[in-house]
Amino acid sequence: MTTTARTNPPPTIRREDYRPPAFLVDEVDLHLALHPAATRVKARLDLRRNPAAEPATALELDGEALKLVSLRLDGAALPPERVRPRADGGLSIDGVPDRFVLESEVEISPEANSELSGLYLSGGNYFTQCEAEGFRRITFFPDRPDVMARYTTTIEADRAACPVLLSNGNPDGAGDLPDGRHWARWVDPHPKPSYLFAVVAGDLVAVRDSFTTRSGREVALAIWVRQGDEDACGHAMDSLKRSMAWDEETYGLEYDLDVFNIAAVSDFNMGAMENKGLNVFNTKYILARPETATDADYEGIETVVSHEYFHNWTGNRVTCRDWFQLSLKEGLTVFRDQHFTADQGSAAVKRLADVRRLRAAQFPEDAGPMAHPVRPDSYVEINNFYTATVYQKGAEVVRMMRALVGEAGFRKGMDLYIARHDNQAVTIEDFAQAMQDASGVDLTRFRRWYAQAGTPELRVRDSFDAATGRYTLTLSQSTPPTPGQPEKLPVPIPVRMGLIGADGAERPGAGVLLLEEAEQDFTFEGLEAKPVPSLLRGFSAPVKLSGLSLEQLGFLARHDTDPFVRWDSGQQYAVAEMLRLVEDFRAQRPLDLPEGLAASIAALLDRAMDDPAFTAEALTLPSEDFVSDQMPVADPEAVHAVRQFLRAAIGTRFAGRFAVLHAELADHGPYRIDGAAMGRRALRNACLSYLGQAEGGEGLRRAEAQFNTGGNMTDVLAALRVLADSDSPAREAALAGFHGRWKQHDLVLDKWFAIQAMSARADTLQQVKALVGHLDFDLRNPNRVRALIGAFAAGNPSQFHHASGEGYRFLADSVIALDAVNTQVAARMVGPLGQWKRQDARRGALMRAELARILERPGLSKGTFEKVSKSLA
Ligand code: 0A1
Ligand code: ZN
Repeated sequence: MTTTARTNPPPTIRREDYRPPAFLVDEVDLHLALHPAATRVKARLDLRRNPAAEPATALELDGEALKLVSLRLDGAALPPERVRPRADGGLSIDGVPDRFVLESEVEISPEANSELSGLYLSGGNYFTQCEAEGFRRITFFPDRPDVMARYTTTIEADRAACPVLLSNGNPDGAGDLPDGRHWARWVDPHPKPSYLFAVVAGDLVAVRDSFTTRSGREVALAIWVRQGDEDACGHAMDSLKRSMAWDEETYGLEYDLDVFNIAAVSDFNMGAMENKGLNVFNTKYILARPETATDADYEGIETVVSHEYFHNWTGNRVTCRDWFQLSLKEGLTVFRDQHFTADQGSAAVKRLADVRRLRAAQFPEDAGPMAHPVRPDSYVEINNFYTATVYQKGAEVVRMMRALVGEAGFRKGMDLYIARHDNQAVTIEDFAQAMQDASGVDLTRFRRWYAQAGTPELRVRDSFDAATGRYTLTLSQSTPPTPGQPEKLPVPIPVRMGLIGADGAERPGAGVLLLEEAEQDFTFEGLEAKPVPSLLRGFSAPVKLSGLSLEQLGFLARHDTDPFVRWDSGQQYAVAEMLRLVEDFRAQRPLDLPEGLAASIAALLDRAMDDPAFTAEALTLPSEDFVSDQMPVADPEAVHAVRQFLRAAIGTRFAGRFAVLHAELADHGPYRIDGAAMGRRALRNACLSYLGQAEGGEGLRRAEAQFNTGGNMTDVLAALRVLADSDSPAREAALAGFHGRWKQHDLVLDKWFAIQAMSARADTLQQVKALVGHLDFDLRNPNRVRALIGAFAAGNPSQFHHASGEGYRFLADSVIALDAVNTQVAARMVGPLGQWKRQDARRGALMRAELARILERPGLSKGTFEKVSKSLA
């Protein structure tokens, strides 16, 4: 008999079912006696009935993978008949008074915790991860963000194994114990939800610094890492101090504890976590040295360090009422970290990169089976909703709100939001209301952005009346249906725009148009000739724009004053040409380099040094996925062939100019990570990438030389990427050399895996399968899994979608294996298989068959079940 899939689907949690908690917790006194296999956790909770809730008979406590040792209410052991174990691992306790003290003791096993949620071990050290629902894996508790309590935490451990004992808040004593053990106590004066609780214990060393707040308080800063990594924390520390200063200057928000600790861990499900006073970071977002980290890594560190720091106010002091409000903290905090980075220097290039990311990750999500509003209506597993929609689209919604209420109104709105809701757990509605009350701008209709899924399509038509000099722009919008939302309403779309004359100069009329209805006309008087409209400047709304001609796009790419529109028009122009070539490829017609595209490359190269970072972005062809997304049915093979053809043709046509730039832009002097130096390296390596595809082999020779002599990881990796795509004998030597040199450095080894997983070579899947068996591969390390399996499935469309279906089978096998180790990481890997509707019927059927095979697995986690079953629907 074959075992069958889940018979009872896991329950769906609905936003409309929200009820305030029946009991509140004022104080939590925790005691953790750490031991790898059997940690004892004692919790003393001061509970009282919530006057704002409906009366309840039982106290509900969440719990998961906990072994109950003892339970006492007001000092007396609870009789077993009053304690009912719940099917999900929690407890219901009957007949409790209005106010009482509950003391529990449980045993947990950090070393058995491969889920990396709750308390776990990594490299012999202890870390916790409690968002979203990990605290219930540490102790019995009403584990929901609207229960905010003050925590005192005492940690006890072996002194030799764990010299460092950290938790939230400020330190409050430490001492020795018998048998080589010791203890430390931490008190967090700020009430917080359980998801912000953290403990870190182990053999770590601190890199220290300090920050004086503008009111003159000194904050002790420390980044805790493994011995040997102290020299790799400078950029993280610098980013932290700049973030602290920026939040004071921009929002008047000061840090509110005496210490700010960051601990770095190499086994982590996400990027980092904003636990109060004790952020825990994936090492990827802390450690950087020029020889081990790329410019992109340095940028990632600044982004994530600032993001977690900014959560101290947007997330921690003001938190979420329930998990449907996740974007309240995430959308707002992503907006804040984007704004911070833009303020550090290259605002325009930062915006392009953010939009590229939004289109690569969020637009497909919004058009796929997991599409959900920024504020979802339901979920099965909340961990599946840490999505590009909640984070990136959520940030776009906040950005639009700022466009509507103005910069000053936004600042007033933030002040009011924080004054009104400090130490509260609130909703997205509360945020919008504060913005509306402070600015006086009615945001009623704007709230649709939070409720409606799907990417609006914005279409433009224009006409010019030469007799009156009147120019009319007709803008219209519609949003395609998404699962559970067949009908859509118009949303207010702020369209920042300008008008460009035939001479390339700006005409009067620039401003922000607000499209609120399905269709509206906007007129401009006094023009002597028909202008070209420059729309969505700075990407003023997360929509798909269409309706401009190829000619207009080419014109804007050259002449617009807005760098975003210049870049985007160039990309749209390239997409149009690539789609034409896809048709040629399918009809087996010979492919030619379109002269219009060649002319725009030539124009870019003429002004290459005006802004090298921008040039590098503009020279990069739209990704294969982005092009496929513009087709009614994707054709990964044809799109890949066309993009490769164009890279080779452009590389060959402009080989001389690429070679000159590549040589001129070589780094001289010490390695610097400012915007200018990064921009030069980006352009240099964009040139190398084209040369690598050009006829004649010159690019490969340059790549080999750069690989062997490059003084920083950005240049070395760019060269290795070129070699890894090639059949050159230098390929094997470079990959082996790289592995030999860096095998002790996890983060660098991740790059070695990812480069091979993303190679354009036809044998990539075979290589990836072999790498799964490599001694350095480890299914329990999320970074490694993302580097190999994630990079292959999400970063190599032509090989993943190989006509044989072997790529799909490999991903399904990987998801099944992962689900037994780490369900959060497993569920997150399912995504690419869910895009089957975009593929042709044959590929679609193969993908569905693999999804169905996963679903049949007995004991599938609820998170993976949710992703797979929704993908099949
Ligand atoms: N709040 C974090 C993201 C995060 C979410 C869940 C985690 O574990 C399952 C870890 C981190 C952030 O926005 O950075
Ligand atoms: Zn966040």
